[in-house]
Formats: sequence, C-alpha cells, structure tokens
Amino acid sequence: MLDQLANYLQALWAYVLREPLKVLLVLGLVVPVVLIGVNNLRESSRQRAVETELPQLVERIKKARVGSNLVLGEMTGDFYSDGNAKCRKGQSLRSLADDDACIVGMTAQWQKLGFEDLPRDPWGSPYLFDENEMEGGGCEAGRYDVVFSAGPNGIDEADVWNDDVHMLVPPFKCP
Ligand SMILES: [Ca+2]
Ligand SMILES: [Ca+2]
Repeated sequence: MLDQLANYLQALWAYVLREPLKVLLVLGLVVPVVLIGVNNLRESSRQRAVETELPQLVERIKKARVGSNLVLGEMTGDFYSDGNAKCRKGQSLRSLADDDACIVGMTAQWQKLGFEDLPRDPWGSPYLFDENEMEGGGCEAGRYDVVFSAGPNGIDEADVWNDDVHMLVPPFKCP
C-alpha cells in the first residue's frame, strides 16, 4: 500500500517535472474555482449567522425595555442612533478604527441597553439600530425600531437597505 503510494507520488512528480506548463494550466483552472467555492461557503455562513444574531439582539432589546419600562429611544436617549453616531457615512464600517465616531457612538448606545461590548455583525461592522417607536412623542403608525447589519458591503444604507440585513422590533408601548 505504502509502496504503491510512493510509486504513485514518484510518477506524479516525474510528470510535473516533464510537463510543468500543463500542470500550471490545470492548477490555474482549478484553483480559482476552488477559491470561488470557498468564498461562497464563507459568505453563506455569514448570512446564516446574521439571521441568527439579529433575533437574539431583538430579544435582548425587548428584555431591556421591560426592565426599564421605556421604549428603545427613551433608553438610549436618541431616536437616530446609527445616524447620530455618524455610521451613515457612505463607506464601509467593516474595519473602522476603535476611535471612529461610529464605533464609539454605537458602543455607548449598546451599553445603555446592558451590552458589555459592541456587538458586531459577521462582516465585522457594528450592529446598528434606529429608534422609531414614539419618535416625536406620539404613536405614529408603522414607526418600528429597527436593528440591522450593514451587510456584506459594510455600508450603512438604512434609507434604501440595499444589502443591509434588518429586523423590526415589535412595538412596546404603541398599539
Ligand atoms: Ca428614528
Ligand atoms: Ca450595506
């Protein structure tokens, strides 16, 4: 068995030495296909992760609201957290410096909800939210808080969503 394997490897090596161009050609065709497959697998596992994590974040927000008896915007003291934290900057949030306004601002907002650290999405961007329930004081229909990921491109596009992945939070005090 081992002898056979050794013979096979020897023959393979002899072939590689004899036909280096053919070997390179085949590798050149095979390697990109494998890389594309690996990237697709990685991307779909990130999509699955974000779909698991968003409901968990929403559950924690719901618990924090019950604990404080406040709507989300009252707890954070803001009704436009991702915007006021300067996360809607038209550039990727995936590798921002720790002292970037978006990182500092969203960390502070999540901490007001009882989070120790800034939750980050599977692409490395901070998880974001925009508080809407009772924004302006009243219960305007359809104003749901929304928690979201900036998605694969890392850009906060909450006005149009694009590749952002978002989840509405069921209202707490409004009908
Ligand atoms: Ca808002
Ligand atoms: Ca995006």
